Amino acid sequence: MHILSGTSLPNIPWEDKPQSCTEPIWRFSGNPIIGRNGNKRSNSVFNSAVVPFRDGFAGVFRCDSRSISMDLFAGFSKDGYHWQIEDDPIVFEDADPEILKKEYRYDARITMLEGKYYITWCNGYHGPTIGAAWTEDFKIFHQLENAFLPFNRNGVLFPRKINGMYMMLSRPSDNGHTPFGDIYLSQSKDLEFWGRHRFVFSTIKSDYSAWQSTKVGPGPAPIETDEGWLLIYHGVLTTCNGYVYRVGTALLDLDEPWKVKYRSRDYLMAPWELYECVGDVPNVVFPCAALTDKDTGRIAVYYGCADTVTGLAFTTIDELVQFTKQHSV
Ligand code: BMA
Repeated sequence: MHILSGTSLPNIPWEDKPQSCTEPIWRFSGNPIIGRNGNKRSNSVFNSAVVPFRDGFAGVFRCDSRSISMDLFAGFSKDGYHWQIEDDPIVFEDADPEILKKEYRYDARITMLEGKYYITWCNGYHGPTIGAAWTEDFKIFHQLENAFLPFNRNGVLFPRKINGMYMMLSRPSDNGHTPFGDIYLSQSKDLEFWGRHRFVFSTIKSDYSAWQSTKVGPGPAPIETDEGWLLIYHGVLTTCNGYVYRVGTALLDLDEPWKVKYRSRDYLMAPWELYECVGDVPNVVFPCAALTDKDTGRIAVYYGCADTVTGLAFTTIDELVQFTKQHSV
């Protein structure tokens, strides 16, 4: 099995799979890697994205404040485990002043595309929509137009053009705690005007795969493999105690990524650990980033835990492709 996109990352955070573990993904033994107090005023640090940067790593972090506002903060790390997150939120520049107005920002993803780091996030503009920006240094962030009309969440860019088009996954939503949601793909020639919208996949409304019966949404930027684009996504079940967020995987066609080749019937990961079950929003695992090492096939997944802290889990491309195909719906 091969990872086709990305680079060699010999310093990828990594722990071998414990001998007793029979799961395709295993948590870092030191989880959570970032606690509530990730920066000066933070109430919680979760649903954040990281990438390799210079000789270490950089990230865009969701730090909800102690007045309970949502914003994005740059952070840096030498090893991918220990993070210095800035105390002041990212100041986005360059866009039309109408677009630069800040309501709220959360749940960033980062995609390395044509030598720049593109950030997409849930951007408040009369309701949630998809904000976009790029940076080269994680100091200056150039904002682009919002990609879509409200209401939308979970905008995730592919790491390269496909058949001449930039592609982005998203999940149209409502202005609240959306009790529905399917994944769509949109295309653009310039990262400003998005169209040619295609349906990717829906919820599964039966106990055949009930963990993903309320809504589904894309997680980290898709990983290109020789079996297709590997998508790690979240799926939600409505219980008598509220929403439960779990994680699944899919393999999308390399040339027409709205076509689903395989999709997991069983969940890959669920809130099992105390820090995933207990927090400001209990029972949430929410992946937003995956580091990959092209040479070894290792993957390090960063995910939000109970909307409170940030966790790290390890897997490999072989594990995930095998899991997706074996348990496909
Ligand atoms: C979603 C988003 C996520 C959050 C999840 C669970 O609607 O707000 O940021 O993790 O709900 O609360």
